[in-house]
Amino acid sequence: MKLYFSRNPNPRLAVAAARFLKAKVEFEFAAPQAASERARYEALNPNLLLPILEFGSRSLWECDAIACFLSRASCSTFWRTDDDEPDMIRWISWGKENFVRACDMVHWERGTKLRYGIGPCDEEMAEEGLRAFHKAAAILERELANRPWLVGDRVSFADFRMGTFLPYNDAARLPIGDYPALSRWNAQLEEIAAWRDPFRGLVAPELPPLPG
Ligand SMILES: N[C@@H](CCC(=O)N[C@@H](CS)C(=O)NCC(=O)O)C(=O)O
Repeated sequence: MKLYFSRNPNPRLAVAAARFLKAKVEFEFAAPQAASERARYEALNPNLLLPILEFGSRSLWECDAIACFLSRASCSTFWRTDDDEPDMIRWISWGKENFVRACDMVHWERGTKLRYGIGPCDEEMAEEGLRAFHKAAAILERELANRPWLVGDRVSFADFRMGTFLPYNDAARLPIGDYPALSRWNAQLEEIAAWRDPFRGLVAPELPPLPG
């Protein structure tokens, strides 16, 4: 099995999940949008996005599906399979529509656009993202005030998914510190080696630096 990745947020999430699960995968850096690579990767993921998991003659794309697959292959409850599964899926679903989306909006303006020379930060869009961040963070803050992780007392994929953009906060500058329970939860994630340093020992170019 091969996991194609780059150092961007969603592939990072998949690599972190694979390493947390100690999944038996080979990691390979990929740049599916490079003109010379498109034809090869279109067959694996028509979106030309990462991560992609290739196994046998099949490929699976979308982090959440890959995490589910690898967790099942590892017989792990990282992807819950018991009565907690609906709760975990609730947080994945809500997160992608709310907290993760808000983080993405801000990170896009303050990080990705500048790194890749796509254009200047649109301050209005960043502000809109920050408003969405505060709205979603307030909900997470109330939830996390009463328990260590999103689903019960053990980390699950919902925590990894919710945190997708937080390792990039040097660029996004999201005010996580305004939320004590959220900050504590983020610090717990950082204690997990697979989350803190998923690319350790892997060959992959660094992201382009932020200008200035
Ligand atoms: N919904 C997809 C999003 C995938 C995605 O947006 N991937 C971006 C990185 S965050 C990508 O492939 N960018 C091109 C690259 O990294 O080469 C997922 O969860 O896997």
